[in-house]
Amino acid sequence: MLPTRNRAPTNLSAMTRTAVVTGASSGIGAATAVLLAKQGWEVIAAARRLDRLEELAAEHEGIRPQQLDVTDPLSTQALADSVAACDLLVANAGGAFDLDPLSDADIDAWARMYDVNVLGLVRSVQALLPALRAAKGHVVMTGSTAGYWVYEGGGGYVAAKHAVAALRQILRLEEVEHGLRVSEVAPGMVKTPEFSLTRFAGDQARSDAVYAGVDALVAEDIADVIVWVATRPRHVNIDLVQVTPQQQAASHKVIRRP
Ligand code: 8X3
Repeated sequence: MLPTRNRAPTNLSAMTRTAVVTGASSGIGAATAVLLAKQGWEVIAAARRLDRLEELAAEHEGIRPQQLDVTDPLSTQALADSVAACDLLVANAGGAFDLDPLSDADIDAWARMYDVNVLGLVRSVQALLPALRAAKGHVVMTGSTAGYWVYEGGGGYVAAKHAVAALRQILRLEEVEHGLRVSEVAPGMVKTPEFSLTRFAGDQARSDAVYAGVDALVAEDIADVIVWVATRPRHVNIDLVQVTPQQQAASHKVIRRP
């Protein structure tokens, strides 16, 4: 007979649970919100673009839209006030805003990257922590291989994602006694409609070149991993999952089809 703890119900088989997904208006966040809702979670899909969230909610049962700007403490607090319970926070809001060498770095772009990727995550966690502690819940952060690998021009984003990797480990240490689980899913090249386009300020050709000749990951691949991480039995904490396309062995080592 299995030890008792291995027979504990997983989140999948439990009663309806509530998840908050930040950055849910597109890409990994939207795909995660949809997959969680399909698996029976009540999902609060949060992002700046309310119209996108409303479309998502109209298309998928179980999703409630909530406008959120993670760079605004009043907004993260309003999110917390709107949530009766929170079993899972998928802290996903983030992005890259340049690919410039440190010598030419636009300090404002770096400050915005730090604000959304790092401080935005902290604001979201702080606001939802009382509910997460009450539920003995789970924080799953969307990190990046940029939190572990460095590359030229990546400076602002790489530094911010290294900070996310540190925060994941720090939160794990600080919240273990409160019964929280803390995890990070760190993807490599994920082809989403917006990630590279945002980084290159709308330059579609430059954005497309990033993924040329590569079967890049798609948002649903990462959503699948996030939901897997979030649905392990309660006694299992997945600390870190790094996910890359088969053709990407490092930031600099991408085997492209001609
Ligand atoms: C995205 C991965 O390689 O653009 O998180 O930094 S990379």
